[in-house]
Amino acid sequence: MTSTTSRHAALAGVIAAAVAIGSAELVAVLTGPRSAPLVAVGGLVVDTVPEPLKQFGIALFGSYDKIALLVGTALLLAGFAALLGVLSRRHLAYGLAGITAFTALGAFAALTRAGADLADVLPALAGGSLGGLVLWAFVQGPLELDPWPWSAPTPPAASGAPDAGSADREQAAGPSPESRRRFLTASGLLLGAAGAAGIGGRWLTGRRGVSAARAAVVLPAPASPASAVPIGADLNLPQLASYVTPRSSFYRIDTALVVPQVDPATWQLRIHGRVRNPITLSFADLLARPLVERYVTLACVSNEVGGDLIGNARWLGVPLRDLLAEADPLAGADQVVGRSVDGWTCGTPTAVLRDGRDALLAVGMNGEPLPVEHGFPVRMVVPGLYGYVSACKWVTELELASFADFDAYWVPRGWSAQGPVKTQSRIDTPRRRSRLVAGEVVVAGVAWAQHRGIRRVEVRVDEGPWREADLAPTVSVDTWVQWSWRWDATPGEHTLAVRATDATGETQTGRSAPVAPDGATGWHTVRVTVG
Ligand SMILES: Nc1nc2c(c(=O)[nH]1)N[C@H]1C(S)=C(S)[C@@H](COP(=O)(O)O)O[C@H]1N2
Ligand SMILES: [Mo]
Repeated sequence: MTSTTSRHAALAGVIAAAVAIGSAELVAVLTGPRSAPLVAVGGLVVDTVPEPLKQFGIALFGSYDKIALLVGTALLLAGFAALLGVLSRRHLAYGLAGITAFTALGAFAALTRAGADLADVLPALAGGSLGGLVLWAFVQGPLELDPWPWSAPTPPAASGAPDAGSADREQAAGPSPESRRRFLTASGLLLGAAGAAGIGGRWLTGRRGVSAARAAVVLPAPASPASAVPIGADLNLPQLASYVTPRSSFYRIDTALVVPQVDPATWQLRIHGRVRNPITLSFADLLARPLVERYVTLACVSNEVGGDLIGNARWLGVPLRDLLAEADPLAGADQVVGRSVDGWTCGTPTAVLRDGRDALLAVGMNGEPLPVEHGFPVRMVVPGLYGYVSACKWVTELELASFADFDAYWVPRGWSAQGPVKTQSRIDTPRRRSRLVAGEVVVAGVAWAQHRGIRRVEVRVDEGPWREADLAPTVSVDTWVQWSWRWDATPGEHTLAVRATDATGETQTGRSAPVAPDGATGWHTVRVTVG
């Protein structure tokens, strides 16, 4: 075999795979983006890979982890496809068996997605069939190189003679220039068609998104508006996170490879399970209720000490305690399972949702309908709990259950069932490794202990005494607070540390703990050089 024909065969395999993926994307316009094999298999991987590997992926790729996963899957697939192409030269059946296996994987993955129906296997089936057809066409059908060198009789190696002549012989037995041209033309055309189908499919799917429906939503004025942000809540320092986090810098964390597109016209919320009065609400029902607006700081349990998986927004929504009171939970229903349209779940203690705090079924964020990636049309927001146990985006069900009955999404993956936010503080300015001029330096940052409130923030230089920082005013105990401290910086290398004390009097521990299973602890420190 020559390397040229190996390359041809590998290329045939890759083209077959590209046609399969591209045509599947086109069919997925009808069956929904999560049924497209790349996305479906990616989703299955997200749901099943062991937690340490996922942490590694997130650490490696940060917020590009989803793109990295899709690109990685595509590259892996291309590698397998090339191999299948080469194998098909020996036996077309090998290649077809491989394609069948990938088709089955794609179809299976699509069926495992939440809310999947039988039609969701169609993209994989259509893609697999066309991919198989293309492979056949290249190996035995009309696009076959004429003749494939391996079908030519292999000349017996002359015993003892050097193998110098074999290349010439294979050259002579190789495909005619005309057949080669046909192969390359067909390859180009098929690749182009596959690309067009894939990109076109994604584009058409995108057009079926809900941005127009979102733009048409008119949010009613709140019956109970948020208190005004007090003057001075925002110290307006260059590197300091603003008191209210704009949408553009609000962190996004979820398991969704494609952002769920939920039409508010057909959206429903079912409150059911262990309740006396199951309730079903439409989006219009929700907007017709008295809405409250509150500032609440949302934090992710995966936020490292000093990290930025935290943001503060003004949320508009319906108090969950009222809805729960109407549903009337039965005894023992100590967990409210929030379920998203994509099957993701979180488990929130029923008692927390009924203890009087402003736990919301939110429809608005910073004066706009929820951004699609932040849960449009409806999500949960609960002050004082990490997002993974409370902040269900694209929520469509609240099921009253008990913690003994049901483990929500992250619990079997090694995270705690209970997720109260830990008291934390962060230095935003100066940044680590800054070079500063000796003299007065403003050290500032944020501190949070949602629903308990921050009583005190202290800063320490090197091993010196803890010094109390000034706290800026804040809207409520449910949001973070900015703090600042004037430091008379002296030349040399220094380490700044911060710690907060919550309103119950408990001071943030200096003991370092990782984010899993229930939130990082430790003091944020920043090393700077003063010149
Ligand atoms: N449907 C759904 N909701 C979800 C999640 C998810 O994966 N799927 N992740 C949760 C987590 S872990 C956090 S921290 C918050 C983040 O909300 P944000 O992306 O709006 O900042 O959403 C929560 N809600
Ligand atoms: Mo999170």
